[in-house]
Amino acid sequence: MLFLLALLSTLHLHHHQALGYNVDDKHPKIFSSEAAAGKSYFGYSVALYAGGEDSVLLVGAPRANSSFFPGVFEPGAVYRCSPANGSCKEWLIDVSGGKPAALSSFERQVKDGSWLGASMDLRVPQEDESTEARVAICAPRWKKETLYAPKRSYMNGMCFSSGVSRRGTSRRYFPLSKTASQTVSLMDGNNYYDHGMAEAGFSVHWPTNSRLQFALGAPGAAIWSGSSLLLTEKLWDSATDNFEATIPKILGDARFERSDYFGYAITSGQFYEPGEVLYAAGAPRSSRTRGKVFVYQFPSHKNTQLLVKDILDGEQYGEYFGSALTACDVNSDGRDDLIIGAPLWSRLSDEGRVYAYVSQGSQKSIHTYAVSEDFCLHYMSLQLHYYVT
Ligand SMILES: [Ca+2]
Repeated sequence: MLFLLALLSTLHLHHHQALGYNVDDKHPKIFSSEAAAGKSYFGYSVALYAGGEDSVLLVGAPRANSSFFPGVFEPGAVYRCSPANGSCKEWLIDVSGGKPAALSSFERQVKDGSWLGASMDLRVPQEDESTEARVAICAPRWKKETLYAPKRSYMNGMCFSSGVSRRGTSRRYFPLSKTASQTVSLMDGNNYYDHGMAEAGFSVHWPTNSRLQFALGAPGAAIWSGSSLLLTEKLWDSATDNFEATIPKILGDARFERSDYFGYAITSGQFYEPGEVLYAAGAPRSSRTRGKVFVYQFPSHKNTQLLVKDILDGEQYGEYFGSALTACDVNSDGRDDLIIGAPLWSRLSDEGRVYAYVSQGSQKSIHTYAVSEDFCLHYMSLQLHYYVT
């Protein structure tokens, strides 16, 4: 989303006329927060819920100091902003307390610098559902610290989910914090980080058709090969920490290499068959930094490999192909299409590029647009429309 906003602002600076019917770049409504002033990165992530009187704009400020945890250094914060009057107020999404906050009898949380609000995604219920809109919000730099010797600190990442209108009630997810999976011993006799630096929630995506499941990207997992995982809410269970996680096996999967950063961005779509939801996640440092995007399903059994359906390749070294993703049906043929950002693609100086893969059933055709062309804004405005509705 950040990339999309950056893209739109870039286009605005170059005085291109907007083609979108739902983007008014002449009369922007500007949201700000005094509490999040300075280096809070207010606006790093955003999610708009357009629900009549309940409408709310959620804004992440991952380097903000929190009014709820005055003793914690820059835990990050999420603000609820009123689309009607523009006012913003911090939202208490993490109700587990300030510092020191116990995680268990032998581990504690380190919320300093946890980047709460770095990523978020919102799901609006479909017409036949009576549930409310829900949002997932992540703190990918959240750490757990062991209280026994030798003390260790692991940047596992934590996420929360909540109903959009419920204030102060949320569920917690720390799926990669199990002690046994923090490091792995390999044949060379050395220990490496498996989940220990995973940064789960670096990206997050809640599919439109999935009421109780959402997906995370964890680009630091498996020696920075990266990973993605699927979380299942248990709304019928009152325990805030009870969840299921589908964690695929990445180490040993030859399709992933160290430092690929798979999970840097994540989305989903019904790309080939209506009703068949596939996930797509980027690995922008794969192929010696040309980047790849994997289209896949999560396995149904634990500790098994992802079911990869397709792999899309970047074209230029260092373009960071796959670091921003979204999906929507740009040509209204009933199949979702995949839009891939490559913000460092360069003709002269990192102009960036957007690739639109238009699905033709089992085959895809590719349309590539440089960001300076108007086509791109057209596609982006379609995406924003899709996102809001
Ligand atoms: Ca389509």
